[in-house]
Amino acid sequence: MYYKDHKSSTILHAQEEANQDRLTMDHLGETLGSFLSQEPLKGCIEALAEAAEEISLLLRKGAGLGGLASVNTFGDQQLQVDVLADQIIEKALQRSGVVETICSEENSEERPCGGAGFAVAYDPLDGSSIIDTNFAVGTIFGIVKGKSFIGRKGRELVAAGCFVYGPRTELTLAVAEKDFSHQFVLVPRDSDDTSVLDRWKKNNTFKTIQSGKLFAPGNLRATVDNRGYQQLVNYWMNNKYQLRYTGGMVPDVIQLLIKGKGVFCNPASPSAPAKLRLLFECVPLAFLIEKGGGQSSNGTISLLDISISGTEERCQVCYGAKEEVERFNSMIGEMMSS
Ligand code: FDP
Repeated sequence: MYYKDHKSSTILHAQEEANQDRLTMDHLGETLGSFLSQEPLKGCIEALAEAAEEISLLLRKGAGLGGLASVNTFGDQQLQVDVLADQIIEKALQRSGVVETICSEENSEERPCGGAGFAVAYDPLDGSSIIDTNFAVGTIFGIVKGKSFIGRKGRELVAAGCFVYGPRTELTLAVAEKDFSHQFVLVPRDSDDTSVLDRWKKNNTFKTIQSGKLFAPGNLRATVDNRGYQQLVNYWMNNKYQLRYTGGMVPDVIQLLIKGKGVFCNPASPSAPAKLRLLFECVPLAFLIEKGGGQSSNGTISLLDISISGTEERCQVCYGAKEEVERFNSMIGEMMSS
């Protein structure tokens, strides 16, 4: 490199050092292993983290670009990679020995998992329709003590989180016994003996979501026959909100924590009914958002206060700053049925 003078050479040198720091990821904090001090929850999340690392590798190799495998219990077409991700997670949770039952978006009935302690509900790969476009996709999970989610509320979760597979693979995690939501980034293994939990390093703590002009409006087709939603969209546009929506629920919701502002919603209407699953998607993300200082709602109450009556229940949702969720409640309110 050609340096013009001593001053610019010093600047370049400092920049190189800063870049090197970023490359070695020295700025990253504690490991997931030291964050999760208590067994048996540690064992359960370790299994999920191990599975996520495998899914991330599969996606990097181009899995998901192939054909369809089957149709799931909701009638959705499953990509081969959805089925694979589901199996990878199931096997990891079986190995953990601390999981009594599991259910997933791909296989929604609660069934034994060979261990004792927790029930885990998960969406193995959320965002199947955007895998081909190479947008970020994710895995969502919620954990309760015992063996069933039925009759329970999101407030009873002992932990919930989601992995996002984007340019980086990250875990956003909240545990009942700790304040806030926390983000960990997966760093490449530098030797074969690094333990799974040591490969996830903390890079963020989320404490608040403030009002801010950022909106992620899901299911916009509902504006055709949901007047409140039409008016809410007009409000955002008249007030020059910034649109940030990919069609992948995981990155679209987690951005609220990262940016510390904004609103995500997915309301329903008679002609465009609710699509999102209460147990596999909405409740775990509500736990993350509320722990991270935001609010969640189905139009009337917090998603964490809904009693789960079945694993296949769907609902409309809003997440974000208090003021934004209150606006959603007053303009949209109770879910319209089809
Ligand atoms: P996908 O069908 O691609 O898996 O619930 C699944 C979900 O994606 C969410 O990630 C996303 O927010 C929503 O559906 C988008 O739905 P539409 O494509 O129907 O708008």
